[in-house]
Amino acid sequence: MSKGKILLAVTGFDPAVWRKALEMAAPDRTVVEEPDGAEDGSIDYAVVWKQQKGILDRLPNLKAVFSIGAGVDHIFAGGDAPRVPVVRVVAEDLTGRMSEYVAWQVLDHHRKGPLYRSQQARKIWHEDRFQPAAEDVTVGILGLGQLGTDAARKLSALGFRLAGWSRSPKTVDGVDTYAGDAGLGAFLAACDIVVCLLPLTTDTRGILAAPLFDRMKREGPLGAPVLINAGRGGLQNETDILAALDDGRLGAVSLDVFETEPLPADNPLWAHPKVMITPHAAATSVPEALVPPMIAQMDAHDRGEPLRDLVDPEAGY
Ligand code: NDP
Ligand code: OXD
Repeated sequence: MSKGKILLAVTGFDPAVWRKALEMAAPDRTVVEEPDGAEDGSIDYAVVWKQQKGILDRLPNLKAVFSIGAGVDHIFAGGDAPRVPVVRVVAEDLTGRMSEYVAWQVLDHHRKGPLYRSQQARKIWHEDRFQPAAEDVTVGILGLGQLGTDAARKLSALGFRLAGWSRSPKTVDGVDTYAGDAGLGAFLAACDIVVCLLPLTTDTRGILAAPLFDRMKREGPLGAPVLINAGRGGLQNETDILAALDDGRLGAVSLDVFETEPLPADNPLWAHPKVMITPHAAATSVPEALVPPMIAQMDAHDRGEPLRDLVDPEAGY
């Protein structure tokens, strides 16, 4: 029996490379980029990133939606909740990339990257002899999930003290864990560097704002707390970030994600000396790594096996 079709609906990624990877991994399935007509019963899986509004409603026999990223806020945006299970990316390749980004940014702030780059630009040879040891610096991860736990493990191997915050209580070796609203204050008071790897949900939207910055640790080996956000731009209030940088509540920030992407040319974050910007590049989705396991899941599901890495539609992640 021939297998059902796959709808590929990706905005902001090159569909041609995803199509090629899908066709290579699933030569027995047809990949289409548009449903055939107002209702298309021949499609049974959708592979999406920021799919066009309403497109999934035109697929009466859809069995599951696969996000090409770990985050799924792009699928639920605009109240467009699919009525079938949503599978997100949980993959060593993506996780490893994110941990590289986190380690890079943490080490850059810890080892005074911004200072030495500015000295180099002015040809200044000056060693700042106050260099704390990693064991004197606490890195806190907001969001102790797939990505946060791996980043914590790798930073711990570098010698940093680790803290983590999640919705439900967790035990992670070598990490001081905090949970829920009740645990947030104590978590923030313990951290010199805060890394945000939260999903964007109704509960987390706008969390990186003045009320949180007001609760961050004031005294610490880095002088002022550092914020690194690679979760989602909707988690942060950029006006509040700029104000906190200017009055010293934040010492520096690294941002990979923004309220508006691409970051508009007139956004003051671009030119701020205490801001490091990357263009939503912390952990890119690589089709060659992510598509084969997606197809394996589709095949297994067709044989009656349960789907893995499912999103909880109530929680939104
Ligand atoms: P997971 O679902 O594995 O982990 C999410 C973590 O956040 C969990 O620990 C969860 O708590 C916690 N969390 C969720 N809501 C709350 C809340 N209200 N209060 C406290 N903690 C909360 O996700 P991943 O680690 O795989 O990915 C995290 C995010 O990273 C993605 O959603 C995406 O937005 C972003 N991302 C960004 C990329 C980039 O290139 N910039 C690339 C990939 C992902 P609990 O454990 O209790 O459920
Ligand atoms: C993701 C992303 O969620 O790339 O995977 O942002």
